[in-house]
Amino acid sequence: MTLPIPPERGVPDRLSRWQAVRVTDLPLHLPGYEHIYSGKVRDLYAPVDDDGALVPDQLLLVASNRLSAYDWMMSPEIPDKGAVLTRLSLWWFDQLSDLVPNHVVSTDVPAAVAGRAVLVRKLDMLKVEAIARAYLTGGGLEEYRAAGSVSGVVLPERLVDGSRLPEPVFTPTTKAPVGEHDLPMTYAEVEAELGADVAAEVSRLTRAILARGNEIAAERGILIADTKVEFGVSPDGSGGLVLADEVLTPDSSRFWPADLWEPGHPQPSYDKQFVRDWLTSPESGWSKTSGEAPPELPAHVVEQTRAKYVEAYERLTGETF
Ligand code: PZK
Repeated sequence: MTLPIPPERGVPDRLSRWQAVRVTDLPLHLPGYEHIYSGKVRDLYAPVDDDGALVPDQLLLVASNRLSAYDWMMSPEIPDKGAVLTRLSLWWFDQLSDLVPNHVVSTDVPAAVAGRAVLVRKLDMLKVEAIARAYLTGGGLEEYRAAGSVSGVVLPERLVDGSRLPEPVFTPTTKAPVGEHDLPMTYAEVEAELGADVAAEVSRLTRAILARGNEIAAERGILIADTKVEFGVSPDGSGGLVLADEVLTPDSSRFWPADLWEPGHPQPSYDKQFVRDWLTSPESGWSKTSGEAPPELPAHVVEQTRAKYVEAYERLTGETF
């Protein structure tokens, strides 16, 4: 069953175009928390104290089980997706802790979201999507074909879809409102927004995070083509950049199976390939250009997709989910 989300519950109007967001995705009533915002796949809550006042310096970041493909929200949800991605993100924060501090405060969260929520430090978020690319595809490939460069960085000739770049390139974008697409930013625009010193640090850290991610993931059969990270700074102005949000998950990054990597054509997605293959197959009866909401995913596609998230977690961390 699909219903629009009542705007009075704090979800942006544009969410109404997500035809398959289900009744069960309405913001939860979490004791001690107030829902403040929902993105496509995550929800933000603010803790409230015993007097009902908002706690000013913390947020609860909840990862849902929602999955999007071809710009549509799928139904049903993917069981355990939020928990797998939350645990993966927490593991990466540890792997990256010598490069950059992070916003994590505690994993002691309400029972209703146990395992898929993190209490975090409320930061002043930078108004830039910090993206780095280690392999060429998507928007970066289009820019390379048109200009021979990405975000102003001149690249070698004859690169193709899926080529590994000599080193990660910083390709920042704007933060568009939910339901709209982010737009590329030039490095000069990032400097104008953040100042030259912060811009240089955001670029350096974003590329270092992706480089470290790939050093670790490549040994474990996964390539991380590109990633989006978010930084904030302490509202009191103390300290440097803090890594926020989720990090190096399949939702924030393109994960590719290393054994199938073959530059020259679009690479299969580690996590979404079963969904995309089924949606574009005759069995689904759906056309991505129809403008119609996609049909419900069959149980076998949901289960294969869940298994890919668990597999990515287990391969990367070496731990059992
Ligand atoms: C913050 N987002 C994105 C995430 C959504 C939207 N530590 C922080 N401090 C202040 N703000 C944020 C964070 C973090 N992380 C993150 N928006 C604001 C986002 C999850 C769900 F709806």
